[in-house]
Amino acid sequence: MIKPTAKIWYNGTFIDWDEAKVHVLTHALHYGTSVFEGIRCYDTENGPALFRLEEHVRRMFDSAKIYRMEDLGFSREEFAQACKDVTQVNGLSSCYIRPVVFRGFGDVGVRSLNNPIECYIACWEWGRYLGAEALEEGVDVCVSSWTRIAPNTLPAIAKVAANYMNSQLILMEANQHGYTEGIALDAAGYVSEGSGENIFLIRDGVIYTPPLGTSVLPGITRDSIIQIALDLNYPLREQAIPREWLYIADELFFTGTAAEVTPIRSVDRIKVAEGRRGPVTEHIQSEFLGITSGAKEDRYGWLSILDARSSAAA
Ligand code: PPE
Repeated sequence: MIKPTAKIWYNGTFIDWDEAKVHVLTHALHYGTSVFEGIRCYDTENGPALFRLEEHVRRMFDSAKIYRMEDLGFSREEFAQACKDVTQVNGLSSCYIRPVVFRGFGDVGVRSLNNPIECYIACWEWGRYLGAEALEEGVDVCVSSWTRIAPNTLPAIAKVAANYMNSQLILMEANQHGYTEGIALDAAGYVSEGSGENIFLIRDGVIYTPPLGTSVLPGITRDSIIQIALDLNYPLREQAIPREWLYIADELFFTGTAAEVTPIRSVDRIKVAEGRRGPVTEHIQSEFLGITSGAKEDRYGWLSILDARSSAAA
């Protein structure tokens, strides 16, 4: 269970954690009309810093636009500032930030556009997503019997609540069978992604990841890892990955805001190589964690450091 913080940002003001409530006829509750983000704030040596804030806010506005939620009442800049402010107001130096924008209470029915758009940003302390040891030891996963949402059904590029019903089926099944996570195949049968992570595969020194056309979320960690891998001179290919490649890969890992860079040590009880974190994964992971911790230079400009002024709005 998450530990409540003092304040939640709501449509431009701060309200108490316990006041952040919605009506039971909220449109999003009935029809999934909600777009959201997940952003990490890292406690770096230069102070608390939000990781790739602008890219997360941009993706949220993109998700909203896809669902015709065009006027949120705030600019991207204002929204990004609010993410910083809510972190600062709550006095957290490392946390997970959850902006959520949804159709609220008004009309009931599939027709959504009459309902007001409500914007909230909460944050809380959040540890390792796939378990404390996962970053070093790796996780055991399965291929899901559930197919990832198909193109032209629900848009995978949008990070919306409705897509997570598919994710929940994948994760519930995996957990029920004793796995930490499930990997979904896309409608054509190629590897897509985990319920809440993108996936990377390494074979013979080449790094592979499924392209956006295979129903994956355009993960911001995925993008960061691609940039790091290219800079480290690893050959990298975005291409369709057949299921059985998972079994004969040299290395596999997940990426995500929550999961960061998490090695996969087995798939369907078949060991990935030696069944532990491989050297390429370790190399890329240590670069990533080095940047997010502030130990390595922020050479891509990915960190938005909180400054004293950003709490002025409070
Ligand atoms: N695919 C899915 C389906 C997904 O949900 C995420 C994030 C990713 C890929 C990776 O995207 P990015 O965070 O931009 O690198 N999943 C969120 C899940 C957390 C949750 O349980 O909620 C996250 O990592 O924040």
